[in-house]
Amino acid sequence: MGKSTLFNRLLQRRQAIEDELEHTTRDVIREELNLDANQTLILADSAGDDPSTGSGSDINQKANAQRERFINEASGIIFVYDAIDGFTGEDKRVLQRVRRQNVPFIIVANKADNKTIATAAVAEFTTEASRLVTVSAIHNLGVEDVYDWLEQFGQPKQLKHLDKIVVLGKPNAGKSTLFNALIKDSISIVSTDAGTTRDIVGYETTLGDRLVKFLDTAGLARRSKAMRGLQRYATLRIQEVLDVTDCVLLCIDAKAGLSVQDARLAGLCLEKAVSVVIVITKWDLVASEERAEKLLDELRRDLRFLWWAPVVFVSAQIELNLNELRQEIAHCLSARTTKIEQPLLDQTIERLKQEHSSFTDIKSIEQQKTNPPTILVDARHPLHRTRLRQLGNELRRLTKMGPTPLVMRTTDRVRAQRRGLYRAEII
Ligand SMILES: Nc1nc2c(ncn2[C@@H]2O[C@H](COP(=O)(O)OP(=O)(O)OP(=O)(O)O)[C@@H](O)[C@H]2O)c(=O)[nH]1
Ligand SMILES: [Mg+2]
Repeated sequence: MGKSTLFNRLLQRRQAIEDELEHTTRDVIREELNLDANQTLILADSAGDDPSTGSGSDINQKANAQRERFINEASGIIFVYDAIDGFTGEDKRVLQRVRRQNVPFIIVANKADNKTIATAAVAEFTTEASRLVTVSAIHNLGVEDVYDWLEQFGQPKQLKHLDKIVVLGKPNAGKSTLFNALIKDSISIVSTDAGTTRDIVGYETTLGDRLVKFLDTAGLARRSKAMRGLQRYATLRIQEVLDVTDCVLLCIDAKAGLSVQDARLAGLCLEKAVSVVIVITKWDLVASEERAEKLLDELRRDLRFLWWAPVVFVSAQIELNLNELRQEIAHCLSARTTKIEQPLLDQTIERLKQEHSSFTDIKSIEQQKTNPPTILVDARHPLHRTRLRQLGNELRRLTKMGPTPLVMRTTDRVRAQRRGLYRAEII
């Protein structure tokens, strides 16, 4: 319908999934929109009915309930209709609902790509001319008028640090159920169908004394079975999001066990140096010592590279071990800010130099940054990756570093001068 295109245009990025396929959004997507350097507001993109599943379908009913709830909570509403299709009976019904809400609203005639379409829209709303904005989101026409209207809702921006925690896993692994349980609200739509969540749904809340943002994602399906356009886009979005993620909750369905996709996602997390908590979901269905041992075996075998990641067996449905999970997340977040004192770094390297000749090429080491901890090793000659890992593991052991990836970077002089590049091992 073009709502998502407008939403993205206002946010100036490609956020909500706007596939060729109509009605792609199901959940209400909320994003912060910065009006200027000091003013901000929350913009929400709601779902339309999904005709492929019928208006009475479980998902559509839930999506409608969600939309209704957001209308009730909104300070203002942008009602969007498709000006090419014209103002339809369904539009009329929704607009009546908007009017009843008694909050400021505007009517956006979207896809008013040319004069004829725009004129027809103006003729439709002669009595409400001041509310009407003709927009072509694709051609970026009229969008400024929407910004002007939005200004009345600006709130002072708060400078705050938000840790981002992303729920990842296969379709139907119980991600949205877990997300809702953690934020103690039903924001994300849950259903028995695989592929319910199609976009990234975010929500800010507190975790102990931290401000955090939880993000629910679309399940990552097997490549061969992937719904091509949507799935490929979903994967790209996940990769993008991981760039700004602090901690991932990697959800594995207790009954199904570990799969290829889980290993792929885990690999992606390590590559992006994100902390991980492995969450075995739906534990109420299969809880047993034996099953737990089997799953732990699988993890030790296939996800050995995430040996530091805590494993928690939860049931979001019966709220089993959710507090334990919250504690592990907090543990991950604090591990990411580990600072290693310079004297300890110096002593360690001196000791290793005495033990192995291959360390003698190292001139110095220092901690470059935290979140995640990143160590820069300055070496005269290329340092073998095994040595880099050995040094990293030694630092992990000495500092009792918790569940976080540790990034070990090395400059070998020649290469660094030539390309300004670092080589890195993430362990
Ligand atoms: N018994 C039990 N069922 C659960 C639990 N968590 C989720 N489920 C069920 O598993 C199904 C899928 O749950 P969702 O939360 O929608 O899964 P999802 O991973 O978000 O799925 P997609 O968005 O489709 O990728 C639903 O029928 C849930 O009711 C749990 O802890 N225990
Ligand atoms: Mg979901």
